Amino acid sequence: MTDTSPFTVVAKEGPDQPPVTPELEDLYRGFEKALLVPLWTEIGGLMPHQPASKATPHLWEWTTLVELAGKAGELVPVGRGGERRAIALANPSLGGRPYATPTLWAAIQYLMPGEDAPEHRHTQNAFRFVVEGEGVWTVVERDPVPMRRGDFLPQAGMHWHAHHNAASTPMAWIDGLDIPFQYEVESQFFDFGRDTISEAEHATPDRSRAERLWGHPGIAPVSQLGSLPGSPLLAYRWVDTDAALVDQLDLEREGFPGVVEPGHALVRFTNPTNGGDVLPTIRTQFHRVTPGTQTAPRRETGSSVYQVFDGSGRVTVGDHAWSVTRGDLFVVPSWQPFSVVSQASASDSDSGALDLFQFSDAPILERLNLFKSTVEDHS
Ligand code: 1HN
Repeated sequence: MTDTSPFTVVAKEGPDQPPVTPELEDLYRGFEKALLVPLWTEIGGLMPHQPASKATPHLWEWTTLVELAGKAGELVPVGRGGERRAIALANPSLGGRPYATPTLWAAIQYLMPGEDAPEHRHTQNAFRFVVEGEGVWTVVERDPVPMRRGDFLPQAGMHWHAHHNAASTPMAWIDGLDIPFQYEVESQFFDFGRDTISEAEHATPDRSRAERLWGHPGIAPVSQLGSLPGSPLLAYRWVDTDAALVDQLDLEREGFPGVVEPGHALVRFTNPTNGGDVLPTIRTQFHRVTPGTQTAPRRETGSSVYQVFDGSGRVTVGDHAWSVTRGDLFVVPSWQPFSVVSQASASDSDSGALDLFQFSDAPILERLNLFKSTVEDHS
């Protein structure tokens, strides 16, 4: 490397490469000095024949996350500055950054009884998903939204939000955000809101105002109509998600279409104003795989994070395979084949099946015409 260049131009091996003469070396040092990189030299995987993700398939066990988050609950207060007691999954091959995948942030967040996480807003799109517990209210645009097991709570960019634990026990949940994506494209804005939410917002109505307006299947409030980039419905309740999955599998048994493949029900959380994804950058879906079913290996461009909501099974991502159980989180990097075998039994899960919550960056790729998926035949 020369004094002025932060990189080295390295000759590639190969029959079509020029002989490495002192003149060629001089030329390459000249490129370095002028901050230029010729395409015929060693530039490393810039245009692979197919996606070669930097991210590694990886599993984080829920028991470990909850144990460490609980200790953080005792030692680390929540307040201005830190803003959230959120502990991010750091993919082992993304340089120690708090990135689950190159585009997605995933974290366990933890609030002690009575605690408040202060109000703020940001361009990052976010959601919460609850695998266990209840008692926390997320307050979005001053609308208190209760969070309970199985609930999915989207919150599009630039909505004011705070959290409050109204229960006498700690509560954990997961957060998904498009932080790595927005960091990469440098689109972030962030504002502090009120340090404490009002008494009224500490109140604990059973349903949010958003659900009272938007939470009726196939029915929209006329005064509020018009396509919004993020869903105005702030909670998708477990009772509805579960019923949709039960019905798909019942219809399969009755010989009607619905399931995505035999023994595998799949639903997507959608924006009631336009039927699209709930968030501009994040797709969220819920899978139910019946006991004994093995899903066909699927590849997709873009990356996903999954959380096991219920049941147990074996997950294969590329050349990694893990046994998984309730709460475990794992990453499926771009174009890595992914399949699961449901090994759940009636005794270890509510539905008797393997239930998986999934979030991905598919809306970004779809909008840019870069989304591709293939399913391998495994029969
Ligand atoms: C955030 O606002 C939340 O509101 C969670 O719960 C995680 C990570 C980075 C930046 C903002 C939340 C976050 C976050």
